[in-house]
Amino acid sequence: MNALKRSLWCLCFLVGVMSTNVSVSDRDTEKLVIGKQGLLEPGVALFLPKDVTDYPATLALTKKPEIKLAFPEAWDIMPVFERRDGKTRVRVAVPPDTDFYGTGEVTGPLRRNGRSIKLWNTDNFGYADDDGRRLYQSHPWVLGVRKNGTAFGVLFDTTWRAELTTGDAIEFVSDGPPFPVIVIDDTGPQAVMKKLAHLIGTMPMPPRWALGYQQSRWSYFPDSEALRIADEFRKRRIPADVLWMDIDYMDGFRVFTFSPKHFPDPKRFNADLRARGFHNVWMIDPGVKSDPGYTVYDSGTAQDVWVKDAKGGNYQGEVWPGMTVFPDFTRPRTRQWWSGLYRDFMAQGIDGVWNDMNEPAVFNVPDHTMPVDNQHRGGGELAPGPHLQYHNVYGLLMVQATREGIMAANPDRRPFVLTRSNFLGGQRYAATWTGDNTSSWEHLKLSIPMSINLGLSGQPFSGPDVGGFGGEAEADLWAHWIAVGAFYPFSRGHAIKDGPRKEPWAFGPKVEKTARIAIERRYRLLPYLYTLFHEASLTGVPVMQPVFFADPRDLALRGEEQAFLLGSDLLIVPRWARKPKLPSGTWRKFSLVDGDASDPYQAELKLRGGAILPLGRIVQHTGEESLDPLTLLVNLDDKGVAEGQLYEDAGEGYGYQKGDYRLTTYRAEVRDGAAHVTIARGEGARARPKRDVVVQVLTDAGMFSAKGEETSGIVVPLSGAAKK
Ligand code: NBV
Repeated sequence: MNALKRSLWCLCFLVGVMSTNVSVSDRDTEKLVIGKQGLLEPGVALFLPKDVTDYPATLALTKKPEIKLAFPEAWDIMPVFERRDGKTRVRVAVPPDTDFYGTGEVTGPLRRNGRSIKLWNTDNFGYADDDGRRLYQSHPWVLGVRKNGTAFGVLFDTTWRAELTTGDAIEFVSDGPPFPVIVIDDTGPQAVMKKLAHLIGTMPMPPRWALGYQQSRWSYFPDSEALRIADEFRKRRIPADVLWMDIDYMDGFRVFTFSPKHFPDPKRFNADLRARGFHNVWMIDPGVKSDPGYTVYDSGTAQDVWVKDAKGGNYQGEVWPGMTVFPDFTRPRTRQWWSGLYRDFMAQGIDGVWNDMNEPAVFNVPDHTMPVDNQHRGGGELAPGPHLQYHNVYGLLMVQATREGIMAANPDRRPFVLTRSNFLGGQRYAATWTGDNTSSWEHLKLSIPMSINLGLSGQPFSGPDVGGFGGEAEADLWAHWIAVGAFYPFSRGHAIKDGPRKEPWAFGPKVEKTARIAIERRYRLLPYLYTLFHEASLTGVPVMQPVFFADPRDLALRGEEQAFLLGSDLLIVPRWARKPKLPSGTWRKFSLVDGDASDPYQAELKLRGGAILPLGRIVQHTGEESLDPLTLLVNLDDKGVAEGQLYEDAGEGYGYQKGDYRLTTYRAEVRDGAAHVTIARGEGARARPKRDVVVQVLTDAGMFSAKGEETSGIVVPLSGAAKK
């Protein structure tokens, strides 16, 4: 649809919203036949309802897709479009016994069958509004897994407010005009996720430090208090990589400023953190204080960047600094202006940016956000439209501009952005966390299906506030949470202002020891995790996966949401899991760190038969060398063979895109009563250092190990005394 038609749509829509008389035609149902259908690639079908002759502007997809192949005769997942009551409805009939997943960040079980959710990004403290059926992000996407293990996915490419129901059929009801639907059909869920990535892109490789453990609180201030926290980690030998600066660092909550009292010299402070081996991340909200004389407000006003109200004035809403104006990120000029603000900010030695409140959240108004008839002016591909159309992508467009700003400021470094609000495809710009959860068993358990389903919606880099944001965490709960929390793709402890402390040492020495062991386990696993991130950045296959990924045909696994997989080789079974359904095969339990086997809280870790897991040494942060020696943990399959990969690069910068990386495939084979471990394949131009490798082979009799130089191959005799 061209820009003119779209504007007309918006106009008709607004007239509909504002008038109380619903027209007769609106009450009737109008069937919308499919005007165009065809394949974008084998297994990916596009459906355009009549009147949508061209693919409209898209924010979920990396580019407008083009039909390349004729529509096949045998295609069973078909959308049916209609207009009723001013809404566009799509019904997609599915085969019986289909299990649903994806649908983004909402509460509820992993298996999304029989759910109804709202796509309306909401600042939802404690997931209380609507029982968490709408949270901070929207993903108009459903993954379906058939009984036989084959899978399909349905993408509804619209940003307007909508509701999604998964019953006998998938039903999607949008408050906006007709939109394209894309259906993917393939041999299994992993293959569908890869095809989704062809459409919506992948997460770019983050800096390696972002995979370390991170510590936050609302807020660490003044600067001396933040440094004290960093020192505590080092003194107590609890590994950590990042310290977070929440909203109180600012001068009167004015974004891009620093409190002269609490952070008088941010550059110096960041250098002090760096000297302790810590990276830093600082919060930036979208609301700009309405405050003539404040440079950000003045420059934004001069460039006319603010969202307009229905009458055309600058919309003002109350947030932390009092009355604020909101950048209209649909405008290319606004995004450019916003990006530019990061130049001086990043020059303070800032490593990462945390965009919060970008649903956008507004205080003391219905629905905690701006009115739906506020006006966005668009530009470039985007047509002007009401807030109802652009609300769900406010966060996505904001983090797009944030990321670009950071990259322009630090062209040689990989950006790190964390966002609360986002939309399908937003993994291209930012990692995410699941907002304001509470310190409760319910939210600990919920965090696992939430992060898994985010991964199954294209966002591999997520995690909850470890330990819970709101409320008081009992020591026992917090210990269970960190024991699992060390394995989320994004692992950060955080806590609400004025609440009890939730740092790892806040619960006494026993729990502190549990936290140390859990986090040390994460650091030993970092070479594997980094390899998984690399894979996710190339293919879109999530880092944190549901257990059924191990065998999509095993129906018993489809609902498992306590245990989860990291990649295809590592199974994490929380200590609190009751009767988890685990995949068949020779998954072997192993210990990673002294004391983990006897600790009452640690999750059970299991390695797939046929896998080799690359492990590092325990380090206090990712800046320390951990791969000499490299450990390869081997679990042979029943043929006596195993394989595993290790991806390495500089951990920072873009050299890896020009070949400065090393992807090594190790292979183990049993011959003459010994496991022979060699490099089966190597890829990339990064030179291989001379280093030792410790190979540990897990067997029924216990663990056998041997050490040798990496390139010479290592032979591990599988006889004699095994370590139990
Ligand atoms: O900036 C303060 C908090 C932050 O700590 C939290 O992580 C965000 O989700 N922020 C919300 C605003 C206030 C929440 C009550």
